[in-house]
Amino acid sequence: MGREQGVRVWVTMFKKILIANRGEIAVRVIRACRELGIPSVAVYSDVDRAALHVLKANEAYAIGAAAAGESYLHSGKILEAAKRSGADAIHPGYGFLSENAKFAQACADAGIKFIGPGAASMQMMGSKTRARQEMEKAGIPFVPGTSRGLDSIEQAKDVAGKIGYPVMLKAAAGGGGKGMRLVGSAKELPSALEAARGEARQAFADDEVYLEKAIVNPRHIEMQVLADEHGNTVYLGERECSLQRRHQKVLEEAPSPRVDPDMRRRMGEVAVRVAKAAGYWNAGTIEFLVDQEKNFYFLEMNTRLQVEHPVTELVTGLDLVQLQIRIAAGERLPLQQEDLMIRGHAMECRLYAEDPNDNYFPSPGKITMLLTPAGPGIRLDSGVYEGWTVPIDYDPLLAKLVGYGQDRAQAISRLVRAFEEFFVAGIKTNAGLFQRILADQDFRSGNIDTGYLERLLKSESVEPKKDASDVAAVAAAVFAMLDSAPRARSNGAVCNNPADGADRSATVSGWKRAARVEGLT
Ligand code: MV4
Repeated sequence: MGREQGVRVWVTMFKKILIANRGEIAVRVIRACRELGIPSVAVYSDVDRAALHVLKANEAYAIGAAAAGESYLHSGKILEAAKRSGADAIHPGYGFLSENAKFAQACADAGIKFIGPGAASMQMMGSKTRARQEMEKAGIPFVPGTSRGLDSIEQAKDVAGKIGYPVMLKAAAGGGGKGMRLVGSAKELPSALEAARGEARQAFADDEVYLEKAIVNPRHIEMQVLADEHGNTVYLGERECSLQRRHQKVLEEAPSPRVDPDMRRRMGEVAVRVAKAAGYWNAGTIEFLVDQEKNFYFLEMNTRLQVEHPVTELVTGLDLVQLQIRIAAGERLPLQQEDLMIRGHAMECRLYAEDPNDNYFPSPGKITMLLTPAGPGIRLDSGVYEGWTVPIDYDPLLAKLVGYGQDRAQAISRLVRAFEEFFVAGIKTNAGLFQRILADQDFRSGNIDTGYLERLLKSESVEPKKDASDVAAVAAAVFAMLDSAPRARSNGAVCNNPADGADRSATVSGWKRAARVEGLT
């Protein structure tokens, strides 16, 4: 039900929602559907027949082979499943088809509501040069540089000379770091331009490249916005996303330790202007680069729900996925900017199936044992379960462990405690990395920028303070009970004890560890 100039307008909520995604985000959307009383439809590829999202949805449809192009990225198959199931809306999650303007249009053409922004906004933000042109028109502060593709090396040299080195070459069709080149001087420019063009052509079949002034040691801070389809837009505060490795976010938090209320208001107001300039509706995120002097510059807009949305949910008390659905159903925003309050502090750790001893290379496989943390201030958005085999075919994100507290220190200590509770066997994870980050003095004092994580990983690996005797003792008890489980493993499958993550030499089998602990007690 919505309100239009004092006249009540009845909004019909969706009858059924198809989730065009997998893993933890599909589960997250299914939860929102349940709370709204809307039946959910899962889709799954051949390797996801027994995936968690399939088990949790009200119904599920097979859509094809493991390769994403044959299943989760195949708009025809997804639309067909929507028609077969009678779904009248599709939530795309993140990744896959979520920022595909053609898919959003195909949904509209098929009479199915795409839960997200309009195709035109997605298209505008999909081209970084187009986005810069629109921001220029709207008077939004963006990183100095060109707003059109470079025509020649002479032009590139001319612009770079004017704005000053170092500069950044970026692919117009890029984003997220792909096809990006840092250029320190004029003499490096010709070869860098050639390389950037080649990479862009290869990755995006589009060799348009533009140039920006390089911001040295920037912070990456993004602002969540929410807009209804009636022209109302609000900002929901920022997320600090500077902890990244190879352009992959690892840990995010809200609020940012670097942003004070005045800066939040200024960034938020700019973000709302960006959204309005894009004719935007539904949930969106405006990314900013923040320099050492706390100047912020528009970088790009992500036209989807983001992985890290839970930290915003925890500090605002809002359910972003429910709001996305209600907005898509035609409702008006249930809050005004003055109603928004940021309370407490939230921090998200992205748990990946990857091997810390092998340069964080993906490490899929069967989860033979899983103990998950819970308790005060802990939220776990997971897409996996004990006994499930993590397929090699997709992003290896297992779950997001989110800590919430009255302040940053409490959020951190709750996460530290949660990682002590967490135990997984059968696959390797990056859990140990978080124990290092959360114990690090620079991190604890909020002294972080986009170079922080690479510096930490290069620095000497520190011995973990605590041993893992408590979780290992539980493991020992469980293994003793299920005495066939460890023997069934042919090669002594590796048990990744997260408390050992910092110890690069320690890949001990769960069975051996359990036996060792038993021997001690
Ligand atoms: C930049 C930059 C410095 N100056 N642009 C990387 C991902 C993409 N979204 C933009 N990125 C950057 N753009 C200018 N003009 C530094 C980065 C950057 C970065 C940004 C956010 C988070 C982590 C990063 C790591 C390295 C470089």
